[in-house]
Amino acid sequence: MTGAPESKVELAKRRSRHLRGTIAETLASDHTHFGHDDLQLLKFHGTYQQDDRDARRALEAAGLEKAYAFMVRVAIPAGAVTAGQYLELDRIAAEHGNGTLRVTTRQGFQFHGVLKGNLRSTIAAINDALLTTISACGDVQRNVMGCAAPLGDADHALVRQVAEALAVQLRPGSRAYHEIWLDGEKQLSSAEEEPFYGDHYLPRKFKAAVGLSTDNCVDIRAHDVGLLAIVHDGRLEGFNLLVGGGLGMTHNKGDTTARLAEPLGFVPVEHGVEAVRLVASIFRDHGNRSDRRHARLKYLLGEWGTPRFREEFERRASFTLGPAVELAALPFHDHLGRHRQSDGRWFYGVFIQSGRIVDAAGHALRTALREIVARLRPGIRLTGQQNLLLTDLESGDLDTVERILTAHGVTLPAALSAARRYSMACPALPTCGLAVAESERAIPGILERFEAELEGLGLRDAPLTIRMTGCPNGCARPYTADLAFVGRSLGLYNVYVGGGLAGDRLADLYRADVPLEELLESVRPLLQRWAAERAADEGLGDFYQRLMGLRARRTVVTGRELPTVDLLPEAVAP
Ligand code: SRM
Ligand code: SF4
Repeated sequence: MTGAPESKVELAKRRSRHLRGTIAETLASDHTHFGHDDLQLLKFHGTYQQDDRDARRALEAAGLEKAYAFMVRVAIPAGAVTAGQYLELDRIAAEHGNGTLRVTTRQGFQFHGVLKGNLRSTIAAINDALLTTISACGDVQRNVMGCAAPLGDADHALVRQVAEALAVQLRPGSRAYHEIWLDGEKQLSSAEEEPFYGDHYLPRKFKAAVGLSTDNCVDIRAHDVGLLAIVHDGRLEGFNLLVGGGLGMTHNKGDTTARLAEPLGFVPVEHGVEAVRLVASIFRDHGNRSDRRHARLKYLLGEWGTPRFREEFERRASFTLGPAVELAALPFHDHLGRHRQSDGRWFYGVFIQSGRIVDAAGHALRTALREIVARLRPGIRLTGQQNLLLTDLESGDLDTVERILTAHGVTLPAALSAARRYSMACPALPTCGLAVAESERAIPGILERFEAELEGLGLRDAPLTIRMTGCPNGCARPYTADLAFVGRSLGLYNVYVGGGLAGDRLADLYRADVPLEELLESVRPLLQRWAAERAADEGLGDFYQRLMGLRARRTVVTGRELPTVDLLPEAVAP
């Protein structure tokens, strides 16, 4: 705690009567949008007020108000939904949204373009499908990530079970959600409504992930807290508890940092959920409530240091924290294409560019998925790379899936270049209120140029993750990628190099203020050297680290503009 006055958002939470505010009144009125306090509260209910940023200038010039619409986010622990739920979400997107569904980088679904008049029916319909939007956003535990692969073994089953238990345990208890969106009976708020969160909830968002030492598809070190299941000789031994990760930072602000979570200790399997709850409680009680820029757990950890944090954790825990298990490397799988489940059935991973399920000219992905799901009724899993898995398929179904995808112009995973397959981009313009540059709309063109270049260099299949964001907040986890473009202002990007698929190292700022059209040129010499000097299977980030002699794994990067890497040193032997 800093002794400084609480931020406005803290006040809004406290006077909200457990997230009620005046949301119900504004919903019932003919106002086109919500006021300050309600805007903050709406996030806890899973929705953001946005406006069409493409239309802003013209509307302003015409003296008209902004074109308001809402983003609605569904929290889906470990990304699992049924065929029926998927079809219902697809219907809601058509009926109430902008006709697209978006798989998020945290295994949720988002709708965009929901008008205020449709907000209530949208959220109610999501609940009717036995899904929820509560705690998808806001100062609470967000959607809990977990490896999505339905391999059917005990480790994967446990990951999902723990992710679901965490989601339930740390879900806000306020009846406000039911009252406002689901015709719940009106109640006066009471202290018992939120036994864990109290009336001021957490100081900021809090993100948890459950991962496996055999597959880091959840990017475990990017979260406030991670439970990394240690699998040894096929046996699950317990969890490494990782704390203090988070990627958001602000350009030119050296006191804002992207940081990878550090191991706090080893937790027996049966105490995994309690461990996360304890970390959240320390954050609740000691996180910064005056400056939201510094309100994430990573800053508390930075201020206290790991020993003090561990001491506080042990003081609260009912069990003893063991020493974290040392891990040499974290493997990574994207789960695309055909894979066998342990019950003999199959799953099929479909690549979704930037997570956007949309019908576009020559690429009717949304229709293709709807047809596959309606016909085969598979289980659905969303991955942390914005992709979608169709599960529990019979072997004969696999050809049907590929036939339907191909007939709708959807490229099959085997035909994707590595650069495209591992790419991610955040929504940015025109929906995101914080975007300063394009991302989702720009990445297809960028990938085309990179694909042509990489093909020419013989690097079409070389491991490479390219990620893009429209601002430095890090929604597509750019700072753990081999190569990332982070929006600086309209048309300009900072280029980061040096992360990798394993997600166990942060990238360096490589070039600053590069125009969109020159992104490829800015890294061409590096790509050429990668082609000429790489060791077998060496990813771009690994190669760069070796080239620069920076083998130490970097775990903190600040928003301050460090000098960028101007010269590439002479060749080094692999
Ligand atoms: Fe994010 C804010 C989209 C994952 C860090 N994020 C936003 C908002 C809500 C903008 C806003 O506050 O007005 C974006 C909505 C855009 C839109 O039009 O939909 C937004 N974030 C997303 C999604 C949809 C990106 C995507 O491509 O999928 C992801 C939703 C995940 C989900 O289902 O919950 C998303 N955001 C992330 C991640 C990655 C992750 O969690 O694995 C990060 C980096 C990790 C972290 O939290 O540190 C991330 N988003 C942020 C931040 C920076 C937070 C910070 O500590 O500084 C903001 C800004 C804020 O909170 O003030 C933000
Ligand atoms: Fe918006 Fe920035 Fe997140 Fe992209 S990274 S969605 S621009 S907040």
